[in-house]
Amino acid sequence: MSVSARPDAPGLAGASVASLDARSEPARRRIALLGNPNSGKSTLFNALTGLRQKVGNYPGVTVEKKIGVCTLPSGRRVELLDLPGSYSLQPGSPDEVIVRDVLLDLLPDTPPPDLIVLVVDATHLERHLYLVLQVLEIGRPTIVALNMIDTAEELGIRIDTTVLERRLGAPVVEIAAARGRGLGNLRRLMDRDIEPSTRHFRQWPDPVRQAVEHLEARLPRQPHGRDRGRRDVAIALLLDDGEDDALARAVPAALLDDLPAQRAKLDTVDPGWRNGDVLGRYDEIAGMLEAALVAPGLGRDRCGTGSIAC
Ligand SMILES: Nc1nc2c(ncn2[C@@H]2O[C@H](COP(=O)(O)OP(=O)(O)OP(=O)(O)O)[C@@H](O)[C@H]2O)c(=O)[nH]1
Ligand SMILES: [Mg+2]
Repeated sequence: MSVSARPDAPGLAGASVASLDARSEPARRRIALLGNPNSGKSTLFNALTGLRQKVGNYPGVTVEKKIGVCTLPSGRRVELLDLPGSYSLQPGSPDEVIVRDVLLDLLPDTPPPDLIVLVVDATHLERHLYLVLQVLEIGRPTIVALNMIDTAEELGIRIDTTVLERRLGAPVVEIAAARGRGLGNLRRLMDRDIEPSTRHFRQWPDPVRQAVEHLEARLPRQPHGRDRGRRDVAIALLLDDGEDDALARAVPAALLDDLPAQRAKLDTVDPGWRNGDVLGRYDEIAGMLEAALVAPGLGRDRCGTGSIAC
């Protein structure tokens, strides 16, 4: 499905802030805005929710939790969560721990979203696609919103959204949240049932894959039967060294005690095994950009790592 951007006003249909608590209205669909820092999540959140917002903190940390209500074209009201900025689901900051924990369903007071709107800065596509691939592999319904398309156009950057959609296995929509552009298209997409992407963008080397499978088999069954979710938890456990976080508390102590030995075993095979994940994804991203990025007047090399244009 290709969705082109067109000018539209931000949706601000009336809704009260009667109750915005995540668990208080189980029937209400939950949509999370997720993306790199400064990708425009809060600008989009404000445009979609108007003043109907509630701000608090996630339990035990000073990370801000922002929830609002947004009315979609069908008239149904959904709950919108403005997640903290994150570069990676392998967390390196308290903000990123929260994002990972929400997606892996580890936080009792913040259930995972029914739909993710992944906000991407279209002028830094290469950098932002890294998180996109990670999130799509989690296997939850996701819309990719290419934000700042106004600035991208000024820079001469054109993105073939049809090609990108095909490569990602997820709908892509161009928006300029700060100008209210494309928000009608986005809201219509948010109203639909979106199939989760089934793409896998990386190949783990055999020893890592075996370690993940070994951990997964020892994890308790998830109540909702999300087998894919168990694999994500297993990968997170292997890659993350956090000791007293929601992830560690969610798994049996014996399994946790075994993790250093598992990692040490992988270190002996290949000390750089953790980086295989990073490199594999950037190879995939390079291929996507080659196919989907049309940038008249810009040489491909200007779109490589560290470029201001991409
Ligand atoms: N040109 C342009 N700028 C935008 C657009 N949307 C947001 N911005 C600007 O981008 C900057 C970052 O926007 P925020 O909404 O604060 O980004 P964020 O993702 O919430 O940032 P964090 O909460 O720090 O992760 C601000 O200066 C916005 O005005 C857009 O569509 N076009
Ligand atoms: Mg923000």
